[in-house]
Amino acid sequence: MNNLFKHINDNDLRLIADKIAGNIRIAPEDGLLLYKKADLSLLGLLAGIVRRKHNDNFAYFNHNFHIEPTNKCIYNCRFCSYHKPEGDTESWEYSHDEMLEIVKRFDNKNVTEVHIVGGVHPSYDLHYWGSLIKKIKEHRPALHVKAFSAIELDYMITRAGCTIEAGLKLLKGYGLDSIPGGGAEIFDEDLRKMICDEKSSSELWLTIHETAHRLGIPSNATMLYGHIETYIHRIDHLDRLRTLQDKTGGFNAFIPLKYKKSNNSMSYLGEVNITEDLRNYAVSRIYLDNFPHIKAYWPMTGKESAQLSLSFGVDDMDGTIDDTTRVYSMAGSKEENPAMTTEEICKLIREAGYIPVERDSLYYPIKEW
Ligand code: V47
Ligand code: SF4
Repeated sequence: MNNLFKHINDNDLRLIADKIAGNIRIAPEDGLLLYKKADLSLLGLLAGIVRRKHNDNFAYFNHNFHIEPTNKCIYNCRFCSYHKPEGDTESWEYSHDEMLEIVKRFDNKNVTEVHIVGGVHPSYDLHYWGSLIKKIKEHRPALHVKAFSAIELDYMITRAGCTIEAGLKLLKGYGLDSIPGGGAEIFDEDLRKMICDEKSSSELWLTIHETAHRLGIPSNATMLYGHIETYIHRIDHLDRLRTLQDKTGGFNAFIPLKYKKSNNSMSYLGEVNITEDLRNYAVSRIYLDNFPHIKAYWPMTGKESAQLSLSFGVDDMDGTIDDTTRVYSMAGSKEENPAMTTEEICKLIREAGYIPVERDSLYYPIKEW
């Protein structure tokens, strides 16, 4: 037994803590017990062990901006505050030229990535979206294009009459560099039916990411939590991701996304508190022992919670972003016009006791600040 944990009275928890300190993978039932029984300080300590193994004392960020091409969406996920049907007065849709104008606004700025994600527009296939990527790359070849959730990809590829593999190959040819983690929501099939019935299945989400990894397109993964799921559902979700990552190694980061309640049809549920957020970051860090990075998406959590999360397993603060993202402000996030300067993001990281490192989209360090 590891002496470090002799003060833990609960025998099962002590054994799990010993496993984590000894670099032994924990089982699903261990993860469940951590969610149910471990106190916040123990979770912080254990997540810190795994965090240090992967990322030492570093905390990463990048210089990026978002484009949300449209909020028109063929689906109607119950937690979503953002989508509007075609014709609705609150719907928007940018043309290719308008999106290129957004890219050009950053011409003289030190950004390395554009993150493109939006609703599932009824009318466009992969060639429409691929040619947008091509135009962006022609304008700024070194800009990393992280684009389209698996749900958008499923629709645009199917609409073009391609298989997932052929479609992803074509998009890679157009210049797609990586895939963001959206659309995973919660993998449990019964819950998925209740909160986002029409959306691509969990199996398909996993297949799209597996295929992308096989084609050399890395990706992220998310989990929407704090709604009707239980800890069992969260562990099931994390376990499916850990299994796929064992197979492919293609995931860069895991991003827990806290359900935000404003302006959607699940508002009656309310929101979980910050303690639950920190517990969830910590268990995710411990359970996903094969994921190099855990990201706090600060436009959703708020800056101070993101800062706190660094002591609960998180090592990545996403990016400086700009005020072009609406998916969370429409769901009631505190950050209405999300943007942080490099100085601000570095200050948050340093104040929490970590070393800020600017990274590129694949986590190669660019500069220690
Ligand atoms: O899939 C929608 C979520 C996701 C709400 O890969 C909501 O780096 C909370 O995937 N409350 C899209 N969440 C955003 C996304 C993402 C964000 C940041 C970084 C990365 C990355 C990916 O937003 C959707 C859905 O899970 N979402 N509505 C809501 N009310
Ligand atoms: Fe559409 Fe995405 Fe909103 Fe679901 S979460 S309704 S797929 S925009």
